[in-house]
Amino acid sequence: MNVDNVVIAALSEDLDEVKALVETLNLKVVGEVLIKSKKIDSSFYLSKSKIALLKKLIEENKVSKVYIYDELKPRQIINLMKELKANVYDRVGLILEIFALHAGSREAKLQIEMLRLKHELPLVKEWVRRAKMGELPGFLGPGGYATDAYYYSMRRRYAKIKGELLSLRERRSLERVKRSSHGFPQIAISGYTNAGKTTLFNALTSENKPVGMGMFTTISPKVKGTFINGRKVIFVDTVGFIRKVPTEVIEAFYATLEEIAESNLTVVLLDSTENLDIIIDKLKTSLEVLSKIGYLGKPIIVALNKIDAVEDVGEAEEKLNAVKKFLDVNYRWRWDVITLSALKQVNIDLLKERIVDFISVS
Ligand SMILES: Nc1nc2c(ncn2[C@@H]2O[C@H](COP(=O)(O)OP(=O)(O)OP(=O)(O)O)[C@@H](O)[C@H]2O)c(=O)[nH]1
Ligand SMILES: [Mg+2]
Repeated sequence: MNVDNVVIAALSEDLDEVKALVETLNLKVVGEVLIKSKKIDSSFYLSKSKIALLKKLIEENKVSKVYIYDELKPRQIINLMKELKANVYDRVGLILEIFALHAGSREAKLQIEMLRLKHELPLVKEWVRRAKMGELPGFLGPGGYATDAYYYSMRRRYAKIKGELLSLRERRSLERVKRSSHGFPQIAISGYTNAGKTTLFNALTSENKPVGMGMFTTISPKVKGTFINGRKVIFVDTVGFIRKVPTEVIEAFYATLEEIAESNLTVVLLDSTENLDIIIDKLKTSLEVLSKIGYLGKPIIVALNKIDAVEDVGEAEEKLNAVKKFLDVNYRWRWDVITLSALKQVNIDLLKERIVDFISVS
């Protein structure tokens, strides 16, 4: 298979994440440029020396795409594309590409298109403005002309999709009301992307939904009713969380995330094979996203997944205790922590017991 060469630029703390995301797209990272947060240039985002470095990497490796893992202004993206003569994507642009790869349902496709339009509208607006001043050719993408007409057609499409998504959201909400009027508690499986949410969902509901090595395998929510210890419950598997998730992504996926917000209980999955500081960081992100989408005052069960792959018993214990300590200080409502393996089906019965405990009192 033909693999494209790409260059990434990121803060050192984001480097592993951006690499994993880019690899999900089956691209080859041939160069890395480290960004320092204090040295952001208002016109180009990157400093002159970093741009020179990028140019060198681009020329030497026949690179056509550059991923800059931050939120850039339209002006900065356009200036960089002009300067580097390569396609430049920022964080939202990268996440969008991955989402587009995995979008199955009509709702997911519409959500992604809306997000893309929202992301590109200011870019096109800026391009049109500069083309009018004679700074840039009136050209955008292969064969397309960035004119006012193009801009307005994008705006119309945006409004149309927004309307369609609203009615899909209403339908979803009606379905949810129907479910809850039957009195079945809804349990969301949430957490960082790639934590093993779908694997757990499949284990709990005897489903066979796709799981993957890459990030964001699941885009649209899956809902399924099942019996645990004689009680009927509804499980929901959703899109994964990510650090510094841009608000526009959350907004576009609101209908999806609403399934979590409306649940009676959330299982927050973590990958126990990762370093402790990353585990805590991801737990922090997960709690932030939960509160952002309005999951408040309700219980969580934090599950350290993939425990089969942690050989050292002491290490597992240490991680479990650190998570407890963190929740003790940072989660104001009812919580519990367990270790499990969704893949090897370790402690699944324990999780079921805890779930029944939690929903019995709520
Ligand atoms: N060793 C081990 N691997 C696991 C376990 N659970 C999941 N995995 C692996 O982790 C990877 C991601 O699993 P998924 O279930 O797709 O994760 P997800 O959280 O649904 O990911 P997204 O939908 O992409 O957000 C897959 O390769 C799984 O086989 C586990 O308990 N142990
Ligand atoms: Mg999944």
